[in-house]
Amino acid sequence: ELRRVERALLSVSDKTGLIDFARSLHRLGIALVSTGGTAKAIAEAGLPVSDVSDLTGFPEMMDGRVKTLHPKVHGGLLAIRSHPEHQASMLGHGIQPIDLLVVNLYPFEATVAAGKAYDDCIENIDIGGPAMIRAAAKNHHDVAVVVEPADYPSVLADLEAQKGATTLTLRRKLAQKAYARTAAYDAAISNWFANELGDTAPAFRALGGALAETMRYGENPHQWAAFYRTPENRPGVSTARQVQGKQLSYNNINDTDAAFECVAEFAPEASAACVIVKHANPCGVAAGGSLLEAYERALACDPVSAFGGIVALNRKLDAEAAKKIVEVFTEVIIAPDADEEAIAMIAAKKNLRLLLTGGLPDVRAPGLALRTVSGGFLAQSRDNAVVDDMELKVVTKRQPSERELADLRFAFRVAKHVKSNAIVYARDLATVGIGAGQMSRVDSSRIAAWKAAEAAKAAGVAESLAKGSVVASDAFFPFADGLLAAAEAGATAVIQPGGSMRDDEVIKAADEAGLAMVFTGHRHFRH
Ligand code: 93A
Repeated sequence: ELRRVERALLSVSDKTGLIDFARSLHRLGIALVSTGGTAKAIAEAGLPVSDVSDLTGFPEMMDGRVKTLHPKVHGGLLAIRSHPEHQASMLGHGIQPIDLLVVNLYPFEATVAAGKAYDDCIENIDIGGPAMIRAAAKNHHDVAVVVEPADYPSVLADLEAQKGATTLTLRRKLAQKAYARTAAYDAAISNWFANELGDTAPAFRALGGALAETMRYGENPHQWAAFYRTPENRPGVSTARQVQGKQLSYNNINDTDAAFECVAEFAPEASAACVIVKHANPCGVAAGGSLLEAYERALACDPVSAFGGIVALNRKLDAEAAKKIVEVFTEVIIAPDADEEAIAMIAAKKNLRLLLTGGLPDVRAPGLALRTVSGGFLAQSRDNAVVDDMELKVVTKRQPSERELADLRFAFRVAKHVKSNAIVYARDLATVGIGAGQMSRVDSSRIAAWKAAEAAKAAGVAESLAKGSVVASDAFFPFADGLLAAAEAGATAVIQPGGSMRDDEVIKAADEAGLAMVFTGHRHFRH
């Protein structure tokens, strides 16, 4: 499979190592053909070189946009040497074979990196170069293609060892490199356009994420799965240090992320907070007091669901909290840090994973959220809206008390992390009933109220935990029924975005029930 090289076409923007390489090719008896600037450089070094325009019979034109885009060039690169009809075409049209192609492309990436103007970037999109590279690489059975100066020495070594011929092994390797180069080049162009057009560039970058690990299986055992890390570098499950425990599964990673993003809503300077997640939904959230108290109150919301759950904390895990957490079967604990005693306590549970993140993510940071749909993907900016930044409007006759207002904010903060339709009952900065993921809002309301009653039973308390609570809805109540279900369960105040066609009706019902109601003007759908 040796192929003698009779003629080489050289067309390079980066002229590094060009002259030495051209001289060696000349010494091996190879005829040199070149485009304008490259030919000039070779000729100035005193080497014989012919112009590609002599080969094509066309001048380079349109500021160089058209110089090698010609059948005499592409025929010479693409003709199968052993193919009689290809040979006949070459003879019939005066096409000469090109056995070695040496091209490096217009410096598009460098032009963009230098911050050059739009038109400059466009002019640096190489068309003829990639066309030749792809042609030569396709025909690697007969043609060798070199796309970067770093490869000149190994190509020369092959040529010298074979007395002016290349091996198929080398030509295949070069073809693979050639397509990698044109793919990267087009990706750079596409990313640049995306940047110019607005905010879609991160989507391309995210898709270029690095493989972090492959999992044993996906959401179900018959599904393949892998975890990719993006350059975002956000404290959380992707960057955490796993102190102990089994490898995380696909569902563990998804749930742990949901838990940690939710607990990050609570500034550690302000209060301790704990989130327990099952199936990507919080089943208990509490803030205030010690970490132990926060955990115990989060657990009390739904101790049945918390079994096998993920526990996220916003402060350094201490021994007191760790001791309590290990009493309940838990899949993962994630926290910014943990003290030695807490780590030792968890070590007793071999399978329990402990992840330490070194910090909390900034919930207000912009970011990208992706999800696939068949045949494509959806991209949107992360929901970084925070209730503290919203202008709250009291729409009822009754104003919420200070305690109610603190609980309303708390409940809306949690509702952001509950799958829609989300209804969250809260009392004293702890959830007491969560309704998630129902197709109708009134069903979510009923489920949340029922959960609050169940939690009371589990705690041996006579009255439903919803009594004297507040309630948050991630989107507006389209009718009064959901709101009335909350009032019936015992809630005294409501927080919701507002904006329904029937807001008046809903406000009237709230007034009649003696509720205080606050509009946020922001929705927190999470599907
Ligand atoms: O403008 S182009 O896309 N049109 C072409 O026909 C063409 N042929 C080669 N750019 C083209 N090239 C590129 O010119 C090569 O890829 C190389 O980067 C550069 C070399 O030009 P010169 O030899 O004039 O310095």
